[in-house]
Amino acid sequence: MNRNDFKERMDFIRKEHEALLSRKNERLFSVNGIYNRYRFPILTRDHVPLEWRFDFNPETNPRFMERNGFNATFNAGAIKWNGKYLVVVRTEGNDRKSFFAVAESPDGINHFRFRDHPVTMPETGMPDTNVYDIRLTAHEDGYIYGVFCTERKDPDAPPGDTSSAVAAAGIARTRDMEMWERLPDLVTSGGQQRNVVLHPEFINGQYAFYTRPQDGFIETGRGGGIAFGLSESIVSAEVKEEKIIDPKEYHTIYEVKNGLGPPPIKTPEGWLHLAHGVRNTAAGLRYTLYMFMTALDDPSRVIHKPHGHFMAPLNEERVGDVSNVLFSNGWIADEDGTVFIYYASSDTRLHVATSSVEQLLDYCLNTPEDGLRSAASVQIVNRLIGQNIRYTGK
Ligand code: M1P
Repeated sequence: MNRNDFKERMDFIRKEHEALLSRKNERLFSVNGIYNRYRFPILTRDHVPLEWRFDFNPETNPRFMERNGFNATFNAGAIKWNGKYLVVVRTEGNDRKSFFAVAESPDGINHFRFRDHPVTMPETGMPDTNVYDIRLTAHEDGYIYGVFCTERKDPDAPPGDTSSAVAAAGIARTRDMEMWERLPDLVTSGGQQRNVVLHPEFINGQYAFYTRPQDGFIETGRGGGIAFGLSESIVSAEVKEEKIIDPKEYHTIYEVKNGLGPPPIKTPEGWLHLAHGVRNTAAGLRYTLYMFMTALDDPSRVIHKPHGHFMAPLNEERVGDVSNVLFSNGWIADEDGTVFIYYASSDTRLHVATSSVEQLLDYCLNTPEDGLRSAASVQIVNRLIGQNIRYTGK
């Protein structure tokens, strides 16, 4: 290949791009029987449309060089819309800025393609520096809400501090997954917010939010875990009282911090929740996914909580821009009970895993709780061995 030939390069890059977008995924066998992973990520930076990256004018780009590179595609909200599976992806450019872009698939697993244009998200009077990690909620009021993190430079940062930021929950809504109306950011009683999720139903006639209060931009500090609170209004949303419903806890996988993932799935047995937990290690923070259930009549009351992680970074998922991270803010429960779990690995790429409402309930109802001590873990193993003797003979 002539590295300076516009047409030769353009044709080759187009062919490779189309081959990637048309590649069929492959479901992997699941030893745990709880969910299935797939061989390939569903979206990577290489999936980003070529029209967003290249100048196709041979006069101004005679070498067909990439003019606007992308770094990562991860942490996506998800929704089924007009028969298609939509993910609203955190799309991060080489300039480190994220924006939202919708990608669609006919079956939730294969052939995800970005729409022609990214989302043009309106701003409030306080422009966002960076927006990311949108959670999509089809609310019973008829709108689809996107609640996301908006990050701005900390106005109180001392001179020379060019990293301190303030995180808040941005809110936008749409009726067509095309045009978004931006509403004022969520007001809470103090500190910062990330990982805020709108509950799909009214609670006592009010909008209900899962929040994650935090003292600083990275550290949650005294912010004790996943909280729950009500707001009378959504057009000037304010949660006056945040009640911690799922605390961070010593020597667990959510010891340092946690945060809710997508909005919960309603089942006859209760609300299914997916969240991420963060623990510290000598190699830095480790983010894994975990699940819990809350009561049908009170989504702020935890009724089941399996121990440990539900999914943890595996093999190549372990490496990326921020290694050792799994994060999920989108899942889709289909009419037949299939659940598509969209999760990102190491802040770099987006994957899908499939399960079902039945499997997830079975997992939540029948996985032991965390005994919080090694001796309790041994008891769990011994109990299982004891129950198995009549079947295994050992
Ligand atoms: O880098 C890992 C994750 O860190 C943040 O999550 P949390 O606020 O729980 O620490 C977010 O920036 C998230 O986007 C990122 O994946």
